[in-house]
Amino acid sequence: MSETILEKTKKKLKKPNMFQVILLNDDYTTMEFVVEILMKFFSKNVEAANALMLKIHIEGEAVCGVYSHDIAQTKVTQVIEFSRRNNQPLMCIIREIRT
Ligand code: TYC
Repeated sequence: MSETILEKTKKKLKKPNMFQVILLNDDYTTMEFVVEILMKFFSKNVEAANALMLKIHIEGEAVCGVYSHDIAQTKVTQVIEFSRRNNQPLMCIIREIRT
């Protein structure tokens, strides 16, 4: 009689850690510039961009998108580079989503 060996193969894929990209309020960046950033880098339409900009202005910060680490880090770099080139002090950070 032949013996069958069944091997269990672990097929579970680990969910990637996800990261919030957050814009911070400041006193100098213009509201128009923040709206432009939200449309250009976070694909918001003009109404959503205005609402989110005002939320940041009032509450101090807001989540603008959630991405894998690579994409989140790229967004931060793009936002900061574009802001500095346009003489705006806007700050953008990433925060890991803890589960
Ligand atoms: N507080 C800024 C102003 O009054 C506007 C602003 C909004 C700046 C959002 C940064 O992430 C920001 N001009």
